[in-house]
Amino acid sequence: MKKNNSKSSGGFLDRRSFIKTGASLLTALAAPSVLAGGDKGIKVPDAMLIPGAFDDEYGKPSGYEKAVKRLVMPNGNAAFTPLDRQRGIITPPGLHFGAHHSGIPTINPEEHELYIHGLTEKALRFTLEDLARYPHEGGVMFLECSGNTWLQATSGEQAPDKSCAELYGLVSGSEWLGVPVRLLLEEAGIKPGGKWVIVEGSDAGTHARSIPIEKLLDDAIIALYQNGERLRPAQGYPMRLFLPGWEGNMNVKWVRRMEVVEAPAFTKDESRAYTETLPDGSIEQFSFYMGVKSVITTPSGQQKLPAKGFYELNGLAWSGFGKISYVEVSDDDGKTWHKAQIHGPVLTKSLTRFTLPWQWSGNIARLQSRAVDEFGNRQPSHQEWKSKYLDGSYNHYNAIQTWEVAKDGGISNVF
Ligand SMILES: Nc1nc2c(c(=O)[nH]1)N[C@H]1C(S)=C(S)[C@@H](COP(=O)(O)O)O[C@H]1N2
Ligand SMILES: [Mo]
Repeated sequence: MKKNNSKSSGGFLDRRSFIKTGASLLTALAAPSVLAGGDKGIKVPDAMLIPGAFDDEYGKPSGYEKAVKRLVMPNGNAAFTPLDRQRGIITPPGLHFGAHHSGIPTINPEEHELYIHGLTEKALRFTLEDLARYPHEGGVMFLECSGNTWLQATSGEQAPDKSCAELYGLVSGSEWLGVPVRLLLEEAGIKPGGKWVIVEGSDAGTHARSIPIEKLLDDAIIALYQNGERLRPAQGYPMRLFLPGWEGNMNVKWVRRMEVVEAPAFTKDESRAYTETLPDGSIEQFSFYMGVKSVITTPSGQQKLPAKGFYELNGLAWSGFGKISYVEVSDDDGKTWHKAQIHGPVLTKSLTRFTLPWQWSGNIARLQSRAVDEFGNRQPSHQEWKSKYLDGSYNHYNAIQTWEVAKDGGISNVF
């Protein structure tokens, strides 16, 4: 094997040298084995001897991929995306995270109606068929529960021994498309004084939030499509409010009513839930934006590196404010940082994929990533984040994650 002179400090390989030496690194350290009988060792698989199966009307993943699944909480209220098995920035609909306060309602789209009323010139009613005729907007964007990573936020000195999926899996990425709310509000005509809109879902718990009218006139959509197909029931079929970059719970699913009002309604979902407690005990309300955040998804918690040598670190970064500018990675507990490679497209308010070639020496390594968005927003350290809120506060955790690689290759979550 060619001697690798280009090894940068901390075990990172610069990208150009990786391309040059990559092939030899892989052969020396990764999977391929040399065929015993040379060309004669090439096998003919059974699958080539008889015709294969018929196709399905709706396709399914390979039966050999059963381990790729969501982690569903025992009460059914939440399901976590297996981020540590995902590549790219799109989550398959069946693996999208779920958060449901009162279960998933079964809605017949022919009976479902969306009302716009309150401080409007006209009260309007829309069916799915009506909405389907409007122009659609949207794009590839993330959706994140504000409670994502709450286990990190609420832990004491000891970091919880959990996987990346269990800690970070309440975020997913999809192409969301639907009707701009702006068009519907303009059609209804907003009366003077109409500043907020109470948006209500048609599930049993009457999930409702007050949304400032500026956001609804900006990039909000009534989403009808997710990754090219109609929404899944768990994601709000037949229609949901989608607010790019804003906290998950405001993206009201199974939306049925939008009432234009003068002031926020202080619904239970914005007074009791989804507020943060500050160190002096006062309550911070209306934290709409999801802050800049990132995590190394492989290798990550509860995985094991089989041997020392070459690995590609792989991770996700996102910001509710806009685009990711750059991501830096460290393997020495934050002493030195190295720019990761960003894999396009870099989209606004979207998951963004980053990678960095890395050589594991076999010693203890502490892997971290920190993202910066186009407005210069940065991630705090765990301690910095904790000091901003009173103990027990758990929403909007976005601190730098640390995975520790032990000498036996085992990876765990540490603070
Ligand atoms: N009607 C309704 N909308 C809802 C909820 C709900 O329980 N009912 N859960 C909210 C929460 S807490 C989150 S994080 C997101 C989750 O969306 P998803 O299940 O499509 O991932 O939906 C939000 N919208
Ligand atoms: Mo949520």
